[in-house]
Amino acid sequence: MIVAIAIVAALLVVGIVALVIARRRRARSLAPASDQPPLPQVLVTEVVERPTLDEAPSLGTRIGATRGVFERIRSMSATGALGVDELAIVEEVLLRSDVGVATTASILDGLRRDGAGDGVAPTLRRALRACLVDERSVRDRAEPGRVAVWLFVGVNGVGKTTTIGKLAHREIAAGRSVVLAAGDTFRAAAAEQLGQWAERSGAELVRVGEGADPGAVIHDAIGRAAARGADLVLADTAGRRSNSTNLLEELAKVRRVADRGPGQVVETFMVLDATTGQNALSQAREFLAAAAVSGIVLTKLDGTARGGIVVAIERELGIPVKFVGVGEGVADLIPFDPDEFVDSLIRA
Ligand SMILES: Nc1nc2c(ncn2[C@@H]2O[C@H](COP(=O)(O)OP(=O)(O)OP(=O)(O)O)[C@@H](O)[C@H]2O)c(=O)[nH]1
Ligand SMILES: [Mg+2]
Repeated sequence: MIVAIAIVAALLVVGIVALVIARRRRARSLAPASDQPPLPQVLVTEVVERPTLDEAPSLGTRIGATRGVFERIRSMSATGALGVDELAIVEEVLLRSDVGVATTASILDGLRRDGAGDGVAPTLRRALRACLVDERSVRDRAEPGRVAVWLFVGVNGVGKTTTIGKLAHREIAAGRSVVLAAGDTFRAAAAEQLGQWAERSGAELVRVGEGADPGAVIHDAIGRAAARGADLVLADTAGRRSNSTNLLEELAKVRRVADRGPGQVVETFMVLDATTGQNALSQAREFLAAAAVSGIVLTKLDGTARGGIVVAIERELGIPVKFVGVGEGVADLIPFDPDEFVDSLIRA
């Protein structure tokens, strides 16, 4: 009996000792090695905001206000010959979206004459598409040995500098090297604003002091681009009021300077603000004579129900809208696609 108790006691002691040893071993393996530096007390010292993704927006998601105006067209079920009431709805929608009186009258004439065979929406889609030009390629190469220049013209506040920033970002992302010319020399802030875009996009900026000759800045920028073998110069210009003949003369001079020597102006973009509707069209007419415009950038299409102005511009001026601005962010510029545009307005 005593022997049995002694054996049980001995086994118990051995078991307890084994347990203690095992625990100690485990504790040792979890403890940090003594030669490792102590962990810092604060692991996260600064919360960095996650950068927003530069995803290209789709046109349809950004022109909601103009699409809203076309809601009544999308819900019309009439086919064949149209009555007075239906024609009146179409007329109102076209005028409200700022397609303009002349273009609206011409589309209504067609509807009266031919009816809406397969429905109002598809017929109107074809009529609007027919007003838009077919050729809108963007020229980005100069002849061998010269530097391609894109010149940006337009009145105050339409979005020239912002558009240049967005395009610089876009071109650099496509692997091209870009020099920005701060040709708006009337305000020091203009060059600073362009400088911020240059930093953001990784473009080089050429600027001089306030009041300098804009032609000289653009000339310097072209010289710099030629020396570096850069692909493209984007030239900003001042946007004082368009009724100042001085501005138009100055733009013509800037263009001559930019288009000689190593520089070749391959695109002159007139920047227009879509929120000004038909006013944009009259501005455009004033600029056309002086600046040999080759393409239009229509900005702020995101903030207006007057997106129909695209149709008026192309039908009445015959100049293609090559890009549209749909926001203030760096990615908010879309190459204009006429089929995508009419679909976003009319497709259910
Ligand atoms: N919502 C929206 N705002 C835009 C767009 N493009 C430009 N803007 C805004 O319009 C304002 C004027 O833009 P700027 O680029 O300074 O215009 P600008 O033509 O260079 O003006 P000036 O230098 O005064 O001649 C800024 O607040 C821009 O952020 C756009 O597509 N959508
Ligand atoms: Mg500007």
